[in-house]
Amino acid sequence: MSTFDPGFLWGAATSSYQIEGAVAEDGRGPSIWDTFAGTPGAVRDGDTGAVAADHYHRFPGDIALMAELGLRAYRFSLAWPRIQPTGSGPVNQRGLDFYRRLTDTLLDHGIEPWPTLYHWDLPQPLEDGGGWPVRDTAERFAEYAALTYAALGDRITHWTTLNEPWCSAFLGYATGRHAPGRREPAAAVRAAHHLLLGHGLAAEALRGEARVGLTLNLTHVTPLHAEPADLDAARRVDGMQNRLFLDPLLRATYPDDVLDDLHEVTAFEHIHDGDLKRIGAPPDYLGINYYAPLLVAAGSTPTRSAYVGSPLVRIADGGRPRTAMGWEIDERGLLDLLLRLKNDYPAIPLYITENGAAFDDVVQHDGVHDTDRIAYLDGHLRSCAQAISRGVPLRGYFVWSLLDNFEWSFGYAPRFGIVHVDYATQRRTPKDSARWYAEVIRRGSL
Ligand code: IFM
Repeated sequence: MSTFDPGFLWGAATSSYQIEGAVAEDGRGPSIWDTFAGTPGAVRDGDTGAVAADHYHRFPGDIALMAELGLRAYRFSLAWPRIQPTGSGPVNQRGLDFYRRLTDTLLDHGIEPWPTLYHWDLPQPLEDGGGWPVRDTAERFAEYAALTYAALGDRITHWTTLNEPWCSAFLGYATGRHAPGRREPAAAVRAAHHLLLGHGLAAEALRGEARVGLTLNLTHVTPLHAEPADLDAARRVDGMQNRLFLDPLLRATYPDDVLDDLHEVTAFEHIHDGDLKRIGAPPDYLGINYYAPLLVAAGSTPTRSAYVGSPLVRIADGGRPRTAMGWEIDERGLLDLLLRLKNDYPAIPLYITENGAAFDDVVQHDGVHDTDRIAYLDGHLRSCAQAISRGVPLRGYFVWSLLDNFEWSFGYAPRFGIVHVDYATQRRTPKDSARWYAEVIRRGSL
């Protein structure tokens, strides 16, 4: 039996643009995702986050449901354009008030608020000024963090600065699959650095009582064959996906091999003296989003991908069952990743801030019997328990996601929620996985 400590933090996660809706209410300014989703062809079926799961209006009911499920913590994100509609200048009080009400309602229900300051909804005016590829955006981010902390710091302890900067940088500025939809590899590398710098500057602004961390989407990378070309391809993908972020944050340095891989792309003039010291001030915790491992091989024809500087890598087929996103299911990858973090990096508290799966749920007269999602969660939680028994300082787990929601360029088709959302009526129906998760939390074991 896998048993967790009584203090293990059990939660669920969401993000602002994916669930809130109300994009033009109470003074919220436009974000890059409003613009991108409004661009023909950018998002499947032309879906947008304009209404989403209408959480902006329905949060009291959603929090009551969280309490019913026994969640101890709720990870959500703060929409920067609600708080600072243009990304700089004075705060929008009505935007802050929304998060104050949300936070107070969570606290009233005994649920710990775990906000993330940036889950991809950059105020559009900042993108118009150059976006994350320009240094000023990092400074604006720190200013927004300070303003938000001044307003909500009395009721929130754990502050996550960024969610998945890899996606913001490389899907946003290299492949163009995410907002703002640019395809400029050099800009993507600059964006990655400025996101990290933004984290460092924001962390300085938040110190005091706050515990400050950030969330990376990490994965376990293995080569298809133990031969030089595949080994090199795997090194490159691991470098871009994992070490390009972990090393500056936890060792205050960029990995030399990754800098070499990227030399064709940029001369790194954007890295200033002192940046790495600020980025590498140890965070209080690290959030890990894990979904699937990557099996990597050398490619034969150059491809444009998120792995900037490495056109000859390809993701191979591991032959495992897949989720509705086409992602291979392998809980062993999570265990390997956690053990690798323990071996390669200084020990800091770790939290799984996202883990979950989209499946083609079927709504039946008596509910949603998502046994595939339960199996996925059960397997990954067993990996968490094993990692803890092997000395990994893993302190909590947040399922992705509480609610079905807007899955970025895939629109509303993939459903990640443990709670089903009927988008026509906004009715919430806990799936079997929600009941199962509630029972795991209640027992503290699988
Ligand atoms: O929905 C996303 C989330 O916004 C960030 N992490 C991955 C999830 C599933 O793709």
